[in-house]
Amino acid sequence: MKMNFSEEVSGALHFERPVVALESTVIAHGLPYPQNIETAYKLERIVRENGSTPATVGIFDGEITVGLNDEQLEILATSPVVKKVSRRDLPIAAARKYSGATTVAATSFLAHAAGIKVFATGGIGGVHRGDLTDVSADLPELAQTPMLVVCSGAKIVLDLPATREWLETHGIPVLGWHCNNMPAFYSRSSGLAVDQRVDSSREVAAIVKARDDMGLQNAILLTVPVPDQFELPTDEVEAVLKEAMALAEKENVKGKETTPYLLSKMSELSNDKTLAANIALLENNARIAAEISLRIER
Ligand code: PSU
Ligand code: MN
Repeated sequence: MKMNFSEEVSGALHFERPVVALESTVIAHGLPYPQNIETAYKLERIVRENGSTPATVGIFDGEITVGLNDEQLEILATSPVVKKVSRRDLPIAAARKYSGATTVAATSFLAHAAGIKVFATGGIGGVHRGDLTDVSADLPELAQTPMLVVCSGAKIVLDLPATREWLETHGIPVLGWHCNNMPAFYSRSSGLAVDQRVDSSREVAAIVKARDDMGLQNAILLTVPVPDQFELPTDEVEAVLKEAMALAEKENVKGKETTPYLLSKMSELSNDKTLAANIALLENNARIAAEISLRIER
């Protein structure tokens, strides 16, 4: 597969230095401007400050790009033609020379192909509420791509118990960073148990190594609760979400537009409190992923 690398990322990969992949759907379709571009830069800076190399993934005129320059980040953050690219969209974007922001599924696939082992994001996709047949391509990707994905659980708009079951059925270990329960994105706990609590990057690295020694091809999900000063009470989140979902139905929002729509409505309805929490957890996850990447064997 042809891929373009930034000099920084190709150097790090060549010399087997630690790298953390970052997704771009959150920039293009998850956060509003200008917080999206600010966050994109900030996440890269955090990864560097913690001794690792950031590799944000995106697609420009059909070219898969790992490690983006400022101009490319700006395009993702501002251009209305940037598509949301999940696994199914990859060949289409490449052949038709589209520009796209990559989801957790597409970023995992591309980062793995590039030789990257750690990936930081906010929330993964999962099983949707109400429609249990609407399953994000993120889940099957995690079942077949040996990445360490650092996140704060699944997006809040999903059916968290059903998503948790899916992960279990498909052999994806769920680790809790200093916690016993899976986080619920804006809230620190969903009440759903993780498979193993971990309290250090050394412990995480040991589990990743054991997976690789066994030749298991699945991802490992390291779930990290939102920093407590940004946590939102579950009932407040639920109230705002219900309202946003009702609006989405009224306006007939469907398919891949659903998440971006709900996130922006929730931010509006919560006086940007959900937005602040989203940014805080993204930053925190990038930092932890960077720390762990220093311990992962390449
Ligand atoms: N979680 C968020 N914001 C987001 C996403 C997840 O809080 O923008 C993005 C991620 O890129 C994820 C994608 O991979 O949404 C999943 O979309 P879908 O459910 O359409 O597969
Ligand atoms: Mn879907």
